[in-house]
Amino acid sequence: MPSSDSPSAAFSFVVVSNRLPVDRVVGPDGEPSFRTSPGGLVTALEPVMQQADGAWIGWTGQADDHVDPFEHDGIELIPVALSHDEVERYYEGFSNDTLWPLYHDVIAPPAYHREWWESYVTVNQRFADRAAEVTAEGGTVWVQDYQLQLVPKMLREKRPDLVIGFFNHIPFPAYGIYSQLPWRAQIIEGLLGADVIGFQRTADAGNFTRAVRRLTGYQSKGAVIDVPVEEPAAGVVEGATHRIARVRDGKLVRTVVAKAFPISIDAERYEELARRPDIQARAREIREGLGDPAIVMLGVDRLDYTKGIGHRLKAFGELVADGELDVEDVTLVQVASPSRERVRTYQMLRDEIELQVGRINGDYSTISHTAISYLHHGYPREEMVALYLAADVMLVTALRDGMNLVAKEYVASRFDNDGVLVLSEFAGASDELRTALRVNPHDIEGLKEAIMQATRMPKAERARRMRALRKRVQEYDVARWSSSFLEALATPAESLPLPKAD
Ligand code: GDG
Repeated sequence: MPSSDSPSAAFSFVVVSNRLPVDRVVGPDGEPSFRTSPGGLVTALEPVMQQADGAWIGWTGQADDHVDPFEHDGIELIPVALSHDEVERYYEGFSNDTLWPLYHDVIAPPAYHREWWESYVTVNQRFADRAAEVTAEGGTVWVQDYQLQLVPKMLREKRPDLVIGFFNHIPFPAYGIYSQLPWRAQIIEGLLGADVIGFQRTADAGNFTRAVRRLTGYQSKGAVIDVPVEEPAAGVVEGATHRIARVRDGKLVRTVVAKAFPISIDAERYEELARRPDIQARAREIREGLGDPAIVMLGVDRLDYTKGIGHRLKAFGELVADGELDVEDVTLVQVASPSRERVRTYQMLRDEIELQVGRINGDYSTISHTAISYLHHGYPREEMVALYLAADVMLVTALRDGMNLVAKEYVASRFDNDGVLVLSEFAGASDELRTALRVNPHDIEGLKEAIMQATRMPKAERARRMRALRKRVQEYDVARWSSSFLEALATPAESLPLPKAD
């Protein structure tokens, strides 16, 4: 494998994401090292990267961390440094306090600050420059997520020979919402630098294509958008492949594909873990520790306002207050893993959730039974699987969520064909997981009914629904997600079926 810090470095497959798939940890001996980090994107790409001979460009997660490229778990990692100021403006500011709430249908108000935008441009350019340096001639670069939407165009300007993919892990909002963004046109142009732009849901791809038409006037047909090209850049041969300008109505255009590629998980790995006797023993221990309730309900989320944790607690609290659920029989375990703790909206959310949990527990817990077991921690994956096995009812009540991998992980773990998934229709996963109990989390009465239906569901119905869910998650796993994306990237747009939106 070439050493990426030498000028001759040349990787033929490069993933670019805001974060590297590792966390910096300090061992008992005081020595710093790296450990594979949890999270949606890492969970999804880790297996793909371990199979491919490629490199991953990203930030280590700490400000002013200047680290040379290194190998970890078989993946070549190329760190990009961010200053304290850039962490505040590009990451906590523009990414997490402007784009995140805007793209999640303004559940929280997005903040628009010009100096955050400037930092976003600077940092995106740095990522693009690094990718341009280390990618081999004609290589493939796969850019990930909303923090790096300008990278495709910046990279194409420097390296027109590359094949560039972009995948958006979060929703893409309807134009009425997107159009708030003062830099809406620049972001659209940034994304259109890619050959294939992937979204979680067909609706996201549709929202994007409509935004392209409104803001640029470029023509599109189904999933294919024609981006006019002034003249072929150096190194580009007209008509050679899909990424090369071609003539349509006498004009030169690049064809860009925007379509849904629903992300998934390594389903087999979850099943393997779930079948391990020690993890099954741990699941039993968890239930015993909770006082052996008849029904264990579970929520697992980053502590984020998009996840609808408050709506879930409200519905659960009311069912307990109404006497529909008895805390002697039912416990809700809520894992809320710490997230974005320096962003003010997240600090306020934590206060709200903990107040709500405290109230419900104070009012309804007994000496021997706690209504809500609330855990503000991150756990090892083995513990997550033990929790999935211990849970009779899994509550995924996101107000808006690109996909929601937790829903798929629960399903993949339930090799016993038991357990009920209550799933928000606003999570991308609801497009695929049709036999879950699908809910609108804003409708508290409807959510309460679904929770009660879950608690009363006969075993045969649980098994029937779970079998169908498992089939879907096993067939459409993360390997299929990445291979279908990379296949589209390698396929000339002309040979894609037209017109087709998904
Ligand atoms: C974004 C999009 C999209 C959580 N707590 C712990 C832990 N996790 C793991 C879960 C799951 C992942 O993190 C979370 O993934 P989600 O999909 O649920 O949500 P986001 O973090 O918001 O991810 C989302 C995803 O990207 C992928 O495209 O689905 O819509 O928002 O894998 O298990 N893992 C461990 N300990 C924890 O405490 N080990």
